[in-house]
Amino acid sequence: MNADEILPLASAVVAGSIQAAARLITLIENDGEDAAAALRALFPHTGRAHVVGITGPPGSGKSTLVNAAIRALRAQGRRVGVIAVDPSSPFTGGALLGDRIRMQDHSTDPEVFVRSMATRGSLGGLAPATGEAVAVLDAWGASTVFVETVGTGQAEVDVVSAADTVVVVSAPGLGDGVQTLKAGVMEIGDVFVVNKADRPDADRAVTDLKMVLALAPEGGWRPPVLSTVATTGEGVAEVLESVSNHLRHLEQGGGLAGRRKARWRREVVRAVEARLRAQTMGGAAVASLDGLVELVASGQLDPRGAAIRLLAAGRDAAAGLDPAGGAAPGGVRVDHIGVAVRSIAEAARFYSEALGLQGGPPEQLPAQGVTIVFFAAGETRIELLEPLTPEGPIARFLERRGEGVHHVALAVPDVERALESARAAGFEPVDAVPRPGAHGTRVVFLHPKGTHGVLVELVEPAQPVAPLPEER
Ligand SMILES: Nc1nc2c(ncn2[C@@H]2O[C@H](COP(=O)(O)OP(=O)(O)O)[C@@H](O)[C@H]2O)c(=O)[nH]1
Ligand SMILES: [Mg+2]
Repeated sequence: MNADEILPLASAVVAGSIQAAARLITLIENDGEDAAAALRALFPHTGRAHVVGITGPPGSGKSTLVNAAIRALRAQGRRVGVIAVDPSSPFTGGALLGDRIRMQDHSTDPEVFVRSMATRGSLGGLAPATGEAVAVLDAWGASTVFVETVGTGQAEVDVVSAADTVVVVSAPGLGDGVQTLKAGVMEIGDVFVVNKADRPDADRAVTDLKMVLALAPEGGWRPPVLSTVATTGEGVAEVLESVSNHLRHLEQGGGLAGRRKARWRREVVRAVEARLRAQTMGGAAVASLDGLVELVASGQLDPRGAAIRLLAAGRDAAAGLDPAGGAAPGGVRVDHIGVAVRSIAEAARFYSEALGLQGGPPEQLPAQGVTIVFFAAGETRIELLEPLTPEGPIARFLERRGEGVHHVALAVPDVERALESARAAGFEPVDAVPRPGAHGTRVVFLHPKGTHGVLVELVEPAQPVAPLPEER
């Protein structure tokens, strides 16, 4: 799928097309990168849905309760989304089918969207794409999005940060009943539901729950304990009312923003992890990993050192291969732009104060007669060069030309080969052989006379795989 198809898909979701929402969520599940543009376009249209997490032991009736809640909300003309996250192992086959059957009352209703997502081994937590799927349903116009997940360890923690309101569903006759809920779940529930109130012992379960909850500190929101018969819909209206009350409580007390920030924090961290993983352990990066593992296994490198090199290699590969950044043959990319200035302290003000860029520590290079400072600027950097001595090349440059762009540094995978091919094409280098640059790099300068007035620095990044001499 290309960008021409993805953006119209995002528009269709915002316009309320359930088919478009379904397609986009499938894209998100299959490949996060492909759907990134659509999500970006959707994002300004999110933030209106009430995200309600439904958790509790398997079989307590979560799906049945959601089904009944959908019915009640539909009667009010609301649009509803459901993401059912199933931590099923490949051994059991899971309850996905069951969830779908219990919610299929609404399968032909274009105002109800139900999707089951597998956790794919994310340790029983929410499926990696859950937050993004919720965002799609939010933009689609769902007034409520339910996220159903089985209450098992990580999933509970995840559902709290994924939802505005958490409903914990239990039922009598499920092993220890309330006891099973005690570990961890008591703290996360905003509304407690004892379902299967048609069963004996339901009243005792309610009393037990209330007793345990009474131990919670006073003040703030007091989680209510409600009973339901999800199969008949009895008590479901009260659950929805409590859920709405909780949202109002959050809105009035200012807690909603905090909960949502926690959600976005989790999403950002997840996106970073996914990206780092893809950069350092996917595709071509596997070869680097294999090479580093060899070095660690033979005692030439420690695991942390290997990780640092893998991250550096991943960053370089991403910069060279990222199509949005302009893929160049052989992985050539702009490493930095060097700017000659009279005073770093003075010039740095523009980059830090006006542009908000982060500067590194100043570094003196006596051999070249300069002091330098790097400012990270997206995929590349700005290097400020101030004369350290009156005879250095930067001092001479300032005398002749004044302040201004001094050189453009291009990262190349192999500086010797780059030097060779530049020579073969008739471009004379300033240096006959590569010389050491900052941070273990090797560099060669090409004369601006040959390169149309630009002093070009070719820089080979520090080798990520071969061991450094001191590590041998
Ligand atoms: N007797 C009774 N059975 C219920 C009730 N709610 C759900 N069930 C049944 O309990 C079983 C598990 O329900 P389900 O919604 O799949 O539970 P989940 O695993 O928590 O999603 C199903 O057979 C439901 O029909 C209820 O209120 N009373
Ligand atoms: Mg279920």
